[in-house]
Amino acid sequence: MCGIIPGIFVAFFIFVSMKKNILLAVCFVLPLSIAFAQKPEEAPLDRQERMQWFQDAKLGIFIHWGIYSVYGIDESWSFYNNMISYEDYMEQRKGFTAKNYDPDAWAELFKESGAKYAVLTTKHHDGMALWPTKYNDLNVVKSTPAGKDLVTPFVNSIRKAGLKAGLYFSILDWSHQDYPEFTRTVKKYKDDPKRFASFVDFYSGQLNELNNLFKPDLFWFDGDWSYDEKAFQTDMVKARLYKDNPDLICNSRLRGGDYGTPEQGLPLTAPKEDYWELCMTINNSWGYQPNDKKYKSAAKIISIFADVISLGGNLLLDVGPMEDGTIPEKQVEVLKELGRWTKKHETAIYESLPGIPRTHFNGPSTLSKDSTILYLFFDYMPNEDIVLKGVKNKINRIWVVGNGTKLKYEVFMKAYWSQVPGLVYIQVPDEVLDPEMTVLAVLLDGKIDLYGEAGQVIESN
Ligand code: H79
Repeated sequence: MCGIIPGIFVAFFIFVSMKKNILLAVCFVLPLSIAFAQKPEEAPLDRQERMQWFQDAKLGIFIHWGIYSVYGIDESWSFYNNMISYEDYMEQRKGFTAKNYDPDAWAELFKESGAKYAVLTTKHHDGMALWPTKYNDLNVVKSTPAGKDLVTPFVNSIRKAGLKAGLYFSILDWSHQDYPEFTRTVKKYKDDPKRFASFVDFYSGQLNELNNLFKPDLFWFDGDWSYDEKAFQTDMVKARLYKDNPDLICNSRLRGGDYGTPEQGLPLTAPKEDYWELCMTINNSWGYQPNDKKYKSAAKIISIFADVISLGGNLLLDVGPMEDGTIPEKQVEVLKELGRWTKKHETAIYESLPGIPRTHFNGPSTLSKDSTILYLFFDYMPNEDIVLKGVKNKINRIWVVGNGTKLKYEVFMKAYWSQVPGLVYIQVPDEVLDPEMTVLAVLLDGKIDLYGEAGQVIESN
């Protein structure tokens, strides 16, 4: 009896506090989750759908083309860093002809390289627009002998070749009277929000112009480091872009955006963003610089590309055409070599998922979209059999991608009483090696299942 009364009290207390929790859930958590679910512009499915082609594409070509190709000097930075006067830099206008511009040939070359999208500099920090903007005369139509719109034919040819069209646009403009900075040492004005607001009208006007003229698949913004998002009114500008072009993808450099943009530096672990793209020069320069002979070989680019897709990223490889529109021979050569490799290994590249940790395979890897085929990449001549560790699945078959040769493999160190998977040694004869990077396909009996993923660690028995 003594036990029953306190028992009733406890039961009542539990009941009340449960009700309190339910009440809490109804009053607070439920409306919150409804609010999140109803926020249309942030709906995760929408973003995922919008990003799908980008995630599957893996390779894009970046094109830095502007008046800086006339002298072959740094794009915009050469005058900003006082290596040449602004007047002398702008003299290059007179030599920019675009007379051999053949965007169909560009598009075919990019396609041959294996790229699925291309991004053209419509305006770099120097303010020279490659399309006939109605906002000022600083464009190639009005200010250079080229005398024609270069963006329309680009977008048309790129799309005709079946690639997605991206437009690079620097949101700053060192030539504009209302942008505060002129060079590293000379500023036009300080602390004048009204004047900056008039610059915002200008840059957002140009962006809306580009967006409505071309409905780009992607905007690649640059130059957002010097002023904050409030000054640039990035939220307002971006909302308008998405409204007019709902399928648009924006990089991260108008603050926020859809994907991260590491520049030149190769990430060694996956960046924190859901989607990302490494942009990288083919030699050491973004634009055409004949003096820069430090080209990366096709083999180096392929190896970097494999590292990037192994971590789930894209590579945006840059070329710098000459003032007449010719892509330098050496760059064409590298793109074609890259194309030989991407075509041969397309099943391991496009639409793939990030691969497995290097503790399991000592090199880059990817997975088929359904995670039942593991692709292993290596760019050396193996001294021993290639080894794969800690895979719990049964292996159905292993072959050489782009060649089809079935390979022999043997499992070692598999103890019948242990959960630890054996080591899979794959025999790779010299004849099947690719001159740049060999890829093996490992067909599993189902979705890949790695030992150690659920907190298990292979230590000792
Ligand atoms: O178009 C190519 C480059 O010209 C452009 N992005 C690629 C695609 C680029 N603009 N800026 N940067 C690359 C990096 C600039 C870094 C710095 Fe700075 C500018 C270092 C010093 C001045 C930003 C501001 C970081 C520190 C201060």
